[in-house]
Amino acid sequence: MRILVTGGAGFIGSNFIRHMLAMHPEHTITNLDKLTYAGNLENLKDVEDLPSYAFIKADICNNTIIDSLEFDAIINFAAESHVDRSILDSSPFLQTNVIGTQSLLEAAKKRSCRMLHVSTDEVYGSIDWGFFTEESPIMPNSPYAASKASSDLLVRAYHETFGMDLTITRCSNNYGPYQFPEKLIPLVISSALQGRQIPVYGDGRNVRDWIHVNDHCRAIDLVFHRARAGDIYNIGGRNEQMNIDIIKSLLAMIAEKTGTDKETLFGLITFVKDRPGHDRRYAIDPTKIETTLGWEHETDFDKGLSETVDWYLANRAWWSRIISGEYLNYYTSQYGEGFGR
Ligand code: NAD
Ligand code: TDX
Repeated sequence: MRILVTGGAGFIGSNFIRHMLAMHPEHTITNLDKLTYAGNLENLKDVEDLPSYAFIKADICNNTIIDSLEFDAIINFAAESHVDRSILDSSPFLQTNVIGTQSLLEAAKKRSCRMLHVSTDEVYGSIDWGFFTEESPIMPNSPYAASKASSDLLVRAYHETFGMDLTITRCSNNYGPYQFPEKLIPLVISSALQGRQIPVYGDGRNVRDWIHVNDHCRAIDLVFHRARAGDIYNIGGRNEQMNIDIIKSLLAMIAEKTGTDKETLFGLITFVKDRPGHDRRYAIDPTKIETTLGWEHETDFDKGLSETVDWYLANRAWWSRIISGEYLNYYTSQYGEGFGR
């Protein structure tokens, strides 16, 4: 199958492409990515020369380019993904997450091809107790979550109206290699290693359900190959953690691995004004994907977190180039100014 993966230069998309190229030599992957601030082709350096992989720099909103491509299926990761940015300016979130998804749905409709839309548990809003199931109401609280919820509703509507082969996955918070250092875990690691303050929103007692990106990628692979048209699957690691506990675990690991004084690192923790509309708790019930597709999360959280710290320690050059802005030159250095569209 010729699969069009969108947003493949980002965190989860790049891990997913690496997974697919390793596990499914029968498929070819075209990675279509606009290379926004979050897109980084260095994430795919090790696979960029494989004959089964190609890259196209383009916007998912650009129907002309998408219509010129040949593919049999779409997996849509492309999105503006950071809640704080959506609070500052929601426009790119509506453009990419809503209009961009509609543009891909139209492309899939023309070809009668399958599309898997990668969504998030944030569409369900915050839950004080219990767990989100696939039947939970959609109650987004941030502009980011509202834009993802809107895209989910469009996918649902295109399935109902046109009978298209569409599926949605809603995953909880991911962590692992290649995550952009604006998100909590890489932000804490990179700040600690630079001796910078670590901003903790509110009282730090907000709860997220964390899952290793590899477990998410395996779940998407399964849903893509095995789900029925119209299916929605929640994906979660059965692993609820308070932000402040994760921050302290990370700092303790960094102290031990680098020989830095633990109290000095803990002194970087800085409680700051809360994120507006900050969701208190996310908790996903992944029973459906466990029972119908036989998926389960495999990565133990402490082990996964420790390996993630090791990865950021070993790949300081990767995140330093992001913090300095130098990573933005990688595309031009590899492909030249004129490449892409
Ligand atoms: P990311 O921000 O790291 O990557 C997003 C990618 O999309 C980037 O490569 C960017 O260049 C690309 N992109 C943005 N706008 C585009 C456009 N208009 N056209 C083409 N490409 C565009 O995000 P991520 O964390 O890898 O998330 C990937 C997907 O998974 C998103 O849809 C997100 O909503 C969803 N998700 C993320 C998490 C998480 O914890 N990170 C959890 C659940 C779901
Ligand atoms: O500096 C910070 N301080 C802080 O306390 C940052 C960046 C975050 N936080 C808190 C806010 C959240 O409670 O940590 C928690 C995690 O924050 P983020 O990493 O921004 O993730 P979150 O808002 O939970 O959203 C993530 O999970 C769902 C992804 O960014 C989304 O793309 C995904 O859909």
